[in-house]
Amino acid sequence: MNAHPVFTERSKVLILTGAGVSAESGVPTFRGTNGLWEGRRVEEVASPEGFDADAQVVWRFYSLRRDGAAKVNPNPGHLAIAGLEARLGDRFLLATQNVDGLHARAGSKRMICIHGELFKTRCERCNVPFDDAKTYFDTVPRCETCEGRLRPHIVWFGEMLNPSHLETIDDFIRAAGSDLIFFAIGTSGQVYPAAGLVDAARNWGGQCWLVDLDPSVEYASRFDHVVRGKSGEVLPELFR
Ligand code: BV8
Ligand code: ZN
Repeated sequence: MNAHPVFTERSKVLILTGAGVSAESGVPTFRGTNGLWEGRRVEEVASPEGFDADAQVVWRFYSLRRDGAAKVNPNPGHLAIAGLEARLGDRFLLATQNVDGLHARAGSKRMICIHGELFKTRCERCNVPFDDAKTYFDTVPRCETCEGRLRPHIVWFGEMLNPSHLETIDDFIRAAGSDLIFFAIGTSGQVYPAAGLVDAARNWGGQCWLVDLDPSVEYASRFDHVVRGKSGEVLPELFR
């Protein structure tokens, strides 16, 4: 059996999740499907350049994902993460790269969606996100106020993450110091700056755990512990 993290009453937990946490709910991962969509690289479709080149193609990509995500449910991995938060309270923080909304539906509250949210839309100019589960296969929606193009409230490749999100995470890591236990779960660790969180956690004295079905060798080399397995099966035991 794998090593087990030791949670004390001083422990502070930061969790970074990626697509692997939603895989058992039936949401395809990025690199599992070799990151292609309609023969295009995801980086091309999920980017400002892709949106400028053909906003309809991008809205089709996100509309398909809205349809898909609306049909799936949180899995025991999401529930175990929400359960740990319930026990630790403000000694817990979740940073998710996932946009599918499953963590929130599992009860996670102390959560930062660092790559945006699939079920939110915003006007390119007004920039105020609003809840939106609609799909747009045949039109590019326009803003009622300024006629600007509406876009998914997603952080695309080449776009900055919300600086206040990164600051909140950084403050949590620094304040925790050697009381920090950092878990990266279901992520290939290829996308920055999220992939750099393990380095910050280690620099400030944190203990780093990677939980992944098929850990990336390079990413795994930066962790103290690597637990190989399906998050839905491993987490309920790991966080017991
Ligand atoms: C930025 C929204 C710069 C889209 C996403 C260095 C510094 C800064 C930036 C860069 C840099 N180097 C390169 C860059 C550019 C780029 C980048 O990192 N590119 C990579 C591809 C090389 N970074 C950016 O563009 C970021 N922006 O910093 O811009 C900048 C600087 C100044 C001024 C202006 C700009 C923006 C990154 C955000 C991009 N948006 N998502 C969408 O979702 O539609 S990223 C996208 O990939 C998703 O969010 C996804 O979550 C994320 C990462 O993928 P993973 O979650 O890891 O999923 P993956 O499929 O890869 O892996 C799944 C894992 O699960 C696998 O390991 C598998 O084994 C495991 N698994 C499978 N099943 C299970 C499982 N594990 C457990 N249980 C299972 N059952
Ligand atoms: Zn507008």
